[in-house]
Amino acid sequence: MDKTPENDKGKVDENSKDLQLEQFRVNNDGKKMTTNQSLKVSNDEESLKAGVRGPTLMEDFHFREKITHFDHERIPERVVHARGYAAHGEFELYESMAEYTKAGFLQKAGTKTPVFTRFSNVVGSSGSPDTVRDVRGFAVKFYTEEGNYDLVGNNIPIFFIQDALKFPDLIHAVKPEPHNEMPQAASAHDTFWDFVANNQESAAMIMWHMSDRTIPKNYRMMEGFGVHTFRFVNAQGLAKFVKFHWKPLLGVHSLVWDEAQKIAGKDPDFQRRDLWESIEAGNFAEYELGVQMINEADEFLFDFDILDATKIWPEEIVPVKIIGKMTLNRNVDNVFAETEQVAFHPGNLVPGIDFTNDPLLQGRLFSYIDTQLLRLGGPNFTEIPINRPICPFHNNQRNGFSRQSINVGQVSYHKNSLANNTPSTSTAKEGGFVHYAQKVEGRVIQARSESFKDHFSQARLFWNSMSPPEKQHIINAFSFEVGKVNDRSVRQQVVDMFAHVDLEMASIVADNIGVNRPIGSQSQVTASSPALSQANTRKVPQTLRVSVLMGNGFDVDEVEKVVKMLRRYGVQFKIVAEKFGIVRSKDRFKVRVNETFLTTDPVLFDAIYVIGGTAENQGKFNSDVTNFIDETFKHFKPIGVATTGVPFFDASSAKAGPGIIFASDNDDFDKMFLQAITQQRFWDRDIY
Ligand code: HDE
Repeated sequence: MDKTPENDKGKVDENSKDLQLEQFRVNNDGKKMTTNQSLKVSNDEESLKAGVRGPTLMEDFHFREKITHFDHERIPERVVHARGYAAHGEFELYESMAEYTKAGFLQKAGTKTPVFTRFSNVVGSSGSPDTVRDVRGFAVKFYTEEGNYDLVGNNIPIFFIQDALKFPDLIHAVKPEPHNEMPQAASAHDTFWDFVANNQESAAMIMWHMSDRTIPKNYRMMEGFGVHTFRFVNAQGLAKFVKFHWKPLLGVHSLVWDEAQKIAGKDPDFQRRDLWESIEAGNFAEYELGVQMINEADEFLFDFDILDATKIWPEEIVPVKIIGKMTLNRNVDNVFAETEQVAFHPGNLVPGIDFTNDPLLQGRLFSYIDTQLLRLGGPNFTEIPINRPICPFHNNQRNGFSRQSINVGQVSYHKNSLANNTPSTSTAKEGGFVHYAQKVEGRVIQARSESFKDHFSQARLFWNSMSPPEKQHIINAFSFEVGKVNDRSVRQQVVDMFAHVDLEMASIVADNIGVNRPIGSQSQVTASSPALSQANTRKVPQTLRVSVLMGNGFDVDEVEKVVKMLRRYGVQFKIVAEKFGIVRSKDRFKVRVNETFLTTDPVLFDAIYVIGGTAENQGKFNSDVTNFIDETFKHFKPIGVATTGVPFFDASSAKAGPGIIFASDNDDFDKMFLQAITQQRFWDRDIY
């Protein structure tokens, strides 16, 4: 039986979901093996045969059950967002939002609500690498006292299209091309860019897509956005338009493209591993929830339509109010049972939060349940443990594949007298959901509002908001992506389209990809939004990773001081050496090795500390260490050089300059190195 607020604890708290899941956990440790009928199994290695060399017999029910179950293990992967990873946690409200919404979990400061959050890539199939260029999904299920509330967002605040009717076209264009099923998990191909050039509402989103936002360093360092305009409705029935933001406490940080591509091979699980290991180590992922609100009366005050999901509300115009914090603090027990079977739906609401007429949102309200009916095998997926609300549900829906509930009683219809007309409906006062009574008028028509037709002003706003290195990354990304397009006319169309954003940018791309420079005019927008640039993000050293490259003969006092400093600030480090085992200092002090040059790679770290030393195969050791230095230098990351590390640095092709800190004659080395680690990237490095 469910331990629910109604029948057990009387109140939801941050542990309520965990308690509910506990009833479904199965632990095999120390148990005897049985069939699914609970019959003890005597042999799980040889099937039943007619003679030791004879054919297997049909009557071997254990064989049949085991193989049949195996044959049916797979379910369809999500048609989009198939590659993903999730964790449990809690959301704590900082201050009451009662003035704006009657949502129960947003009433009292300090209220904690259990959550389950799944991050994902949009395009790749479930086995594709994590670090490809793609939008990331950011879906949060709040298990509230009033039922499940899902905020199913992305790490980018806008979208490619304005009307959900176009979603299958967008996805067909970006997925591997149907005739040869290539490329996997990539937008760098003809059909995607053909779609872009012929559907110019995608312009602003493409600017974000070409930016560093689509190669996030990890899930802990990216923002999340509800994207659509929703409504807050308070107890008096007054409504405001609202947009949701998740802001990571570690700031927003990205990979560089060369690094992202290499990580895809060195560790395809890079981002899921980061989340899993961070949570296991107690470095919980934390994000503050912010809301932007606009009064209903101000709906038409802006130079964009607030219902258009290809537009942001610039934070400098509509400030983000921070209202609480989500902490992801517990890994799943079983990825299939939880991460794969979780079913998000933007239509899962609680009283106090409602929809708007955003046509992209309206289409999603149909799609999610529809896809889950297929993926999870029928209408009873809300009974799967991860999807169950923590408060009980009662209605007259019955039967269907794999029904778990045993609904007792004679009556399964409304209205009735035999069961006293129960389950009965609730008034708004009793917590019943009442749709917001918005005024609707107009003629039935298949058309798009004129106010949705400016596709380039905000694309230009985004470009204006980027720092010089970010602009260069966007140019590089366009040159790579469109450079992969075979059809010359598509290349030309893309360049012509983005001339409307910035003529110079489009001309540089045109030169890089061998098409004519565009002629045309760029948007005249001069405004910028500093909040959009990652140059302005928060930078902290906590949880960053440093590889310490060591051989024998290091100076223990020097190294100890640095390591202590790193530890004090929560920087993680791994000792990387020629072989597993130990390395010894000059005076025989021992250090245990965590990784070798074979098992790890510079792209998997945020910084390196070059200590150097002696090794059995000195030539190989020297070249491994210089390779680490070269790669780290090229990726703009900090390099700390111990006194014993100087010859290795000199042998590399790296040059002294920003973010390269030497220990020789430098009493402040530890502090300066920590500062450099915190800074993370040094874009003004002379690379070539
Ligand atoms: Fe989704 N989307 N989407 N989407 N979406 C799905 O639902 C869809 C859109 C988002 O971790 C599917 O259960 C349509 C915007 C996330 O399980 C499907 C449209 C945003 C996830 C679907 C959109 C999202 C999905 C596939 C056009 C950001 C993964 C599997 C209007 C606000 C959730 C599933 C998870 C998943 C439909 C556009 C976010 C097919 C029709 C905009 C994070 O129902």
